[in-house]
Amino acid sequence: LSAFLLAVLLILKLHDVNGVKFGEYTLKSGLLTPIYIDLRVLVSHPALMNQVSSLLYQRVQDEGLQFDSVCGVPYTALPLATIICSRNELPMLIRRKEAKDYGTKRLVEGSFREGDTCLIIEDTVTTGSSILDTAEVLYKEGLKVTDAVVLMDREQGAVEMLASRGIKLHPLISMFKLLEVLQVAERIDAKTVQTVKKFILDNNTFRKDDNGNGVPATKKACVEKNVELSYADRAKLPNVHPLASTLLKTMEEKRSNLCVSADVTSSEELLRLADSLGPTICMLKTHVDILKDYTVAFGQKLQALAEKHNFLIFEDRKFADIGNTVKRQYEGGLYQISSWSHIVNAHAVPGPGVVKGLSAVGKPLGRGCLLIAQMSSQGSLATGEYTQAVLTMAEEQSDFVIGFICGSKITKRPEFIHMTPGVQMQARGDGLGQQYSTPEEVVYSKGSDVIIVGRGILEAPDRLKAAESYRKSGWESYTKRLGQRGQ
Ligand code: 5BU
Repeated sequence: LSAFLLAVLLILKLHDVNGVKFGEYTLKSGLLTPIYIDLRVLVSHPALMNQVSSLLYQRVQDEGLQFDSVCGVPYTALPLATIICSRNELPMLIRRKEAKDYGTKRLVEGSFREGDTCLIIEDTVTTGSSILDTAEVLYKEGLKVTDAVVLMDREQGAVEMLASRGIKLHPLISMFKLLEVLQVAERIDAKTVQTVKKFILDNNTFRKDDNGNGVPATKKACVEKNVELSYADRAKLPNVHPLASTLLKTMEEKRSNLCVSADVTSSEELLRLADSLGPTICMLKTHVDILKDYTVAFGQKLQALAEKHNFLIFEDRKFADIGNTVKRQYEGGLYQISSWSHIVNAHAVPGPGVVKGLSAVGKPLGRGCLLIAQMSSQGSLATGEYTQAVLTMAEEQSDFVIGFICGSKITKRPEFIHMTPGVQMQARGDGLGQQYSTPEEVVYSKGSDVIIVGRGILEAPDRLKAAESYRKSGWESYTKRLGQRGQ
């Protein structure tokens, strides 16, 4: 049987003997967990005990691990280590939990030489601290620990924590694998899987980023496991831009991923629109150069409405010049966009300088920028490698770029926001190149975060009613996405 099949069978057996339980349990740390792994029961199932020991040792051999002796973390892994050592005639060490108060007072029983390497065997790891405890006792005796083999990894940060202390962890079964197998075997339902995954990711204790800084593991783990995070969870990510965080929180609070594109020509009408649609939207998009009667007061009034109704302002200016010019266009001129718009967007055509120029003005004001990675219009040249290059540009200046204008999700990095124009429920196009998708296509099928709707709402007989139905459709598509992809 392949290692894969053996692992599947093992998972089912562990579930059979109640080694894996679902419900509400309290962990050593006091935390309530929806899954409890208790492999102490193994000793009552000798065949399973033998099987686990064989698989653990198989792993040791597959990895070609070099060591002089083996030590099981007391108590559950002690018999496992014993079987492995006895069967394969390997010298074993026993770690005492407490030094006995008579005789030799040794904490490690067995004979060894200073500088020997000891392999650690463990049944379950959560944070990795129990392995580290045992390793530290061994270190005090002059032993080295380079590897640990474990039956079950709860995937809550042990691999990373131990790696940071020079111990490589080799897990046989990981939590996500376990959940997958039990779900396919119909031992647990999708909802349980989702609850457990969320718990695991929310309670991941350790990881190091590429620069070696300790950060919560949620982000990396989610990206790797392709688990969909809620807007609220994304708002709390360690490296999310403060403005993106505000937007994500607003979206969650207002249950709205709707940005209305207020493409009207009179300031008064725009302000009325902002006041009436304000409660249903998370963002209002403007083309200030469409207005026939712009005044400085307009910017101030719009800001006041944004505050009143808790939405962000996005001026769809599409900057596309060299850094020095866009800087002046953003800050000065007739419109002084940086003074009233929270978000602007830019084409990546000029290269990174365009973002640098905008950032010089916007960053000190707490503003953010969206890069145009794709366009909704027919025959757009922003595709393929261009889109990928835009993504790289965003990653390099993520202290100012908060996301993208795009047709579909272009990166799994959850701190970036995807916003999609060309959304309508009636028409498929406008005769001038615009191409429309429905909120469901955009948010559910394409994985975008925010729908941008102009004429779908502006040309409706009742704008408020239309906005409400776009909000509802966008929101339901998002909750549907969360429910399904998260499993
Ligand atoms: P519509 O009425 O929903 O078609 O308006 C779409 C708005 O989004 C409009 O203001 C466009 O200028 C804007 N837009 C777009 O449609 N497609 C794009 O790729 C980009 C912006 Br970028």
